[in-house]
Amino acid sequence: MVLAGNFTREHEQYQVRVDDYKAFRRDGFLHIKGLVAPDEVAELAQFTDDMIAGKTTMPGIPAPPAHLSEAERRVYYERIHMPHRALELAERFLLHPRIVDVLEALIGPDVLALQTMLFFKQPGQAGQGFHQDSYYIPTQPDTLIGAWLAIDPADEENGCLWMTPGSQHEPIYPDCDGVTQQGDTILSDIESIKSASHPDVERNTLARIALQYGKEVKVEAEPGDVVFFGGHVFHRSHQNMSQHSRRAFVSHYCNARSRVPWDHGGNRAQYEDAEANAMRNDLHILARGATHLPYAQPKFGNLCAANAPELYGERFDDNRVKSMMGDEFGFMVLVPHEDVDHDH
Ligand SMILES: O=C(O)CCC(=O)C(=O)O
Repeated sequence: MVLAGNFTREHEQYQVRVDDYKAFRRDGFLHIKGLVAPDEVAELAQFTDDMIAGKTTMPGIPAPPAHLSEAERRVYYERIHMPHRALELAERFLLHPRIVDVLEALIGPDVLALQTMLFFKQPGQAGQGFHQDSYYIPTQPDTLIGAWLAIDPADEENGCLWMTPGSQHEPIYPDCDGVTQQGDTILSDIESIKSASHPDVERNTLARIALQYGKEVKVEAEPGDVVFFGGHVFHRSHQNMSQHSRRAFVSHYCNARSRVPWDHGGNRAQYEDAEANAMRNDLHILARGATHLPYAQPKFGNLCAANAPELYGERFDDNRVKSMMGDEFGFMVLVPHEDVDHDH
């Protein structure tokens, strides 16, 4: 058997253990401490400080008006969507090779980078109630995964993530509140819920299903830690009740061989657009591996499979099928399937 260990990488590769892979499958999430170096995260922290202070801006996002007091400026931004399309720094974190190393093992080997969000979550700012990310970002087949990078220490007081272990086995519950764009009321045999993501458990009826588990774990994190979570797992966060910020950079990905009918702000239109064949993969970046489906190049040229296939694309010069497998040392590695003359 040939193991994929001898290819060239420009970064110190993160090797995912088989035990981590199993924990992700068992719990629906995986917390990896110190995955991103402190000096890298510090750059992201500095950028958001400068935004709040009005010293820098993100293209397309207005700066806080000059007349605001410092306290008002601090809560001016809550969450910025898709910063990787406007800012090199955000694209760099979306395609961060050590984050993608983990994704490769959990949902790969072929990884498509779809979405980014920058959470400011300053003192007093709101949390996000129980929800399932695959409801908002459909991928077919559903291979969605989020990677939540802590910029600040996150704890119970300032609104860390809370996960419901085991809930990744649940189906997606459609939201019939008539408010969200994706609301769907035509399904008779699947319980629909109301107001997913609303922090009030009385209004957000997904909470009734989530709280039946009777266990929810808080995921306290240090800057540079990354929490990976599947698209079906019930999760939420609470309001920041502390005097400290709780910033996070969140990215979403899927297997690059899933069809993605989603683009930020436009998935419903694409479903109805026969011309587009309900697929917007061409807008999303191939982070790792290869795919038969379309993909985009990174706008700011950060290295990934799309623009550096010799580093991050196919890693064997043969056409054998490859899968992520466990090796004898307990790590997840990319292995070609042997050409055998017997079948299963
Ligand atoms: O960071 C948070 O407070 C919530 C993040 C979240 O739930 C998500 O990205 O799906």
